[in-house]
Amino acid sequence: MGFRKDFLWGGATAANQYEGGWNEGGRGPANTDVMTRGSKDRARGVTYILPDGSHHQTESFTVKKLPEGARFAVLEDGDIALMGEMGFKTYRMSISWARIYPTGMEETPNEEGLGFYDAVFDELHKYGIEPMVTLHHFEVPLGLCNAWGGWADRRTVDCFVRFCRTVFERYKNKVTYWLTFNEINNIPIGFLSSGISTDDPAVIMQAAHHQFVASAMAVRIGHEIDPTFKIGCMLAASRTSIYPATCRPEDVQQAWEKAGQHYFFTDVQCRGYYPFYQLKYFERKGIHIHMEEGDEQILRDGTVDFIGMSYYRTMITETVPAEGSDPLLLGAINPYLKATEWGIAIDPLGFRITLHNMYDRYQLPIMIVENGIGAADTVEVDGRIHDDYRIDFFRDHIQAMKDAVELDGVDVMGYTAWGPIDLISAGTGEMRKRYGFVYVDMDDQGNGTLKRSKKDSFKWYQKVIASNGEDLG
Ligand code: P53
Repeated sequence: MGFRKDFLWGGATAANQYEGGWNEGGRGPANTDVMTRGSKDRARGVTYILPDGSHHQTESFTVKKLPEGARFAVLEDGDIALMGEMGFKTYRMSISWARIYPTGMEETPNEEGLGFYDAVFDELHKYGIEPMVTLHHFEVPLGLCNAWGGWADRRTVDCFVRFCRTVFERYKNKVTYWLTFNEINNIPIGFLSSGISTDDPAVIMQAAHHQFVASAMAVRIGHEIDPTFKIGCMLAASRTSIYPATCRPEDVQQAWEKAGQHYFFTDVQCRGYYPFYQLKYFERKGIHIHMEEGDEQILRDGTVDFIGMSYYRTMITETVPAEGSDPLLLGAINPYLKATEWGIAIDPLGFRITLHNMYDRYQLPIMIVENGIGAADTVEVDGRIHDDYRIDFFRDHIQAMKDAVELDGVDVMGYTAWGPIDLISAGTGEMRKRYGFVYVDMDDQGNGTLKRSKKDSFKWYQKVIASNGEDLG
């Protein structure tokens, strides 16, 4: 029993949070480059000029002062060597769209950007690490946001498909695993996820339709270019894991309905059509999705090969508000669970439940492409970092994943821990909220030497991988 022999252990990052060099190598600016830092109590802001000339600027950083990411200097920092040392079988990363098409609208790609990823993939293969590439991880060229509000406009589909075709052709001999849209169900986050500058639900849902079409087209084109490609979707599965706060039937119904608002996304991407409950929901809300001729066929032809998912937490919901609320406003606090400093409920059993539900619903292989704990680490005087809380988190979650495989029969392909080398938080823009097995010397202001140090969890994860998840001690 236990995990498959070819289980894909590894780690995951996103270009905009890790790569650095946002204005180097011919890369254009992207949505995520113009976002300010926030905290658990203060949302990130946007420093931005809209087409009507209005200037949007919030407190803290302007674009020039943004911390840059851990700087993925492939050869200089030796990050891939560290991944190799941990025994990674795979490394999930994203290609920065703006590094390939600086404004998103060019006809020809930026060769320097393409060459950069060639170097990354070659370095990975040197260590026997299989790249897994996210095509869209919270990054839209600012040119497209400025021109027409990113994914709110249908024209973004063509720009994205051109980008996909370019990277599929270029890297077909180096990359087999692809993911289309990172956490597609987080599209309501708007600007951060998809360069959209409104929170109007009709616009957001139309943008989601554009992403469904783009994803399905990418799947079909990818398979035409190389039939051995494995192309997955990616869902923030935590958002399907909603517990009713009480056994009041109204609470249960509400929890089920809220989960449906997120399963909706994988329903389209795995089944190839909009689910009936969502069509009814749109009807009730007066949301009309504009579909072009042929869209339904595109969705049917472009279903995914596997399900990628992130899992961080569960949430609870109640129809009668309880006392105390989650700091990130993601629902009430679950009194049966501990939470992190950022208010994220820690729920390994919820992970098993989530996996079971997801597999039962689609019966497609599942790749866990993000899981981990954001915590403020302390560097001791001797330079060591004792992150036993992180080891505990991973131990409990990997055990839960094992239970899902052994007790529930879920087909899990692999597991990539989020942010194996410390990187910038997407939610808050902080560096202080660290996920890594490797510490990066940089603070929230972007000061520091960028020196890498192994935390205690480094050796622990290395042992887990070496034993294919048998030794969790
Ligand atoms: P951070 C919440 C908000 C923004 C992005 O989150 C998120 C989530 C959690 O579902 O999603 C993913 O950095 C995302 C990563 C991100 C990671 O969660 O806010 O795919 O880019 O870094 C962790 O602590």
